[in-house]
Amino acid sequence: MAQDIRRRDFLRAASAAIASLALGGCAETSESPADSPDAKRPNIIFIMADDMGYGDLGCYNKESKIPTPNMDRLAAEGMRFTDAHSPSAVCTPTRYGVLTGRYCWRTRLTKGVLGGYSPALIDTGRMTVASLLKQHGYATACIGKWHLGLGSDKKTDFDKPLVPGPNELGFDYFYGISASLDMPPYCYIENGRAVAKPTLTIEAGKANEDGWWRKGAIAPGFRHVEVLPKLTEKAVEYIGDHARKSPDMPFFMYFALPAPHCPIAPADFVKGRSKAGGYGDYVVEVDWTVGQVVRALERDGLAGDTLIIVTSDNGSPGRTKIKRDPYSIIEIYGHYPNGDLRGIKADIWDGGHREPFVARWPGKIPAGATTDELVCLTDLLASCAAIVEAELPDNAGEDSYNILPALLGQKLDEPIREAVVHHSSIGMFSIRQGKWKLILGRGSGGFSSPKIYEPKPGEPKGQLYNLQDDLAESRNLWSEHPEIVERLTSLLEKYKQQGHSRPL
Ligand SMILES: [Ca+2]
Repeated sequence: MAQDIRRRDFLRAASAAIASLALGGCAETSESPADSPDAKRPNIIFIMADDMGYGDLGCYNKESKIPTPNMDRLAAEGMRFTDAHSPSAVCTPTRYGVLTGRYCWRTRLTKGVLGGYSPALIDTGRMTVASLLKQHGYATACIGKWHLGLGSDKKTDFDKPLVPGPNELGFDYFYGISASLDMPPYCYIENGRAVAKPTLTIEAGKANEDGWWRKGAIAPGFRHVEVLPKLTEKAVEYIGDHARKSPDMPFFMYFALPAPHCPIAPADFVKGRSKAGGYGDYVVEVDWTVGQVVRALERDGLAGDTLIIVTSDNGSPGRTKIKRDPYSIIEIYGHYPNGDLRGIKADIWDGGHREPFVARWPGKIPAGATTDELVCLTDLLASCAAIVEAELPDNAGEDSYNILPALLGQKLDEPIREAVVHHSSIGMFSIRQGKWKLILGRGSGGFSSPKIYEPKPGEPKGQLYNLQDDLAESRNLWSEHPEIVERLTSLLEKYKQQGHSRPL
């Protein structure tokens, strides 16, 4: 029997490999799209803002100084998660986790982020959400900020083909930028080539004028302020082209916005629309982008067949356009970008990694629903696998859980996840299980001061919070609950040692 199954899997894999070779991809799962010709599979759009906070959206924060009608509408027509987390409090590791379903601290990047000239971080043999869905008959597109490295040289040469990149990781189409919008080189990339080579140099941007960026190489005609509208146009165009050319084929779009990360560079048409300065206006532009995508779906009759998720890669740093200091947005505008959470981007506290997460899928996800299910952005892979009824192999999505039951509003007897591991910019770990959150270190682990410090003799070595009673992480219960400290420390250690956290 077992042999029969293995033989059948082999035959399926072989036929999938042939189909995939014809499409120019690589075979990674054991089922070909032809296996389920009847299943109507949704388009999947994953929109991830850059540094947008939990408290920026009106549907998460009644006191927000920023109007976000388009994201609020998705929440009203779909589901809002209140306890969703990025796997890291900074950009690159979260992106790694989203696309591979694996915590990035298991790779060579155990702290910080990549630069604009870094080599590719994701191994081309590793399954990604894109390669999985492509294998199952999806068209796949990556639009926006990549920030996962390009090529294999120590320093990427933008005169050469930028390979490996998104196209070698399952994306049929890529249009975007190398890394954060404040990191050179400043140029657009389309399918492994710079659209225009970054042959010029630009001085560092000024925070109170066009927004701050690093000095470096730039392509002729590249303007930071035009990037979000340009990427939005590409996303809208992709949806239209796809609807026209391949109406019977579902698509997956990973749309990674460069905003509201610095340079805080809102377009003229959103200026003054928020009560939170340039930062708030840039979030308004993010909301406009979401609205453009939703309208494109409606225009092309695809809205009913599309699962759309909007989230962010880490918390807001709380900087304003006129002052780069963290928390200055609160000081100047009284706007709390991370709501009532403690900390900001990069920190191990929830302000660093608890994210807005709204999902709409008409007729599937109940409208106007809210869930407090504990989920992680690494869960996209296993959830997409569930949508296409594929089993993940053991060497993929090691930290990915299927959250589809929560999305579909099913009553659950137990939490989907045993726990979630959090990670800060300097590599401080935390583990969350139920109401308990254990942090292995003192300090923020990120941008807030103090980052890290050695406790005095007799003081707790780490932090333990009961988030149910103390969302603001203000009362350290480490010394009062040694048994919980021990249990969660062991669980984290187990996850590290065994190389996965989801059950295999
Ligand atoms: Ca970010």
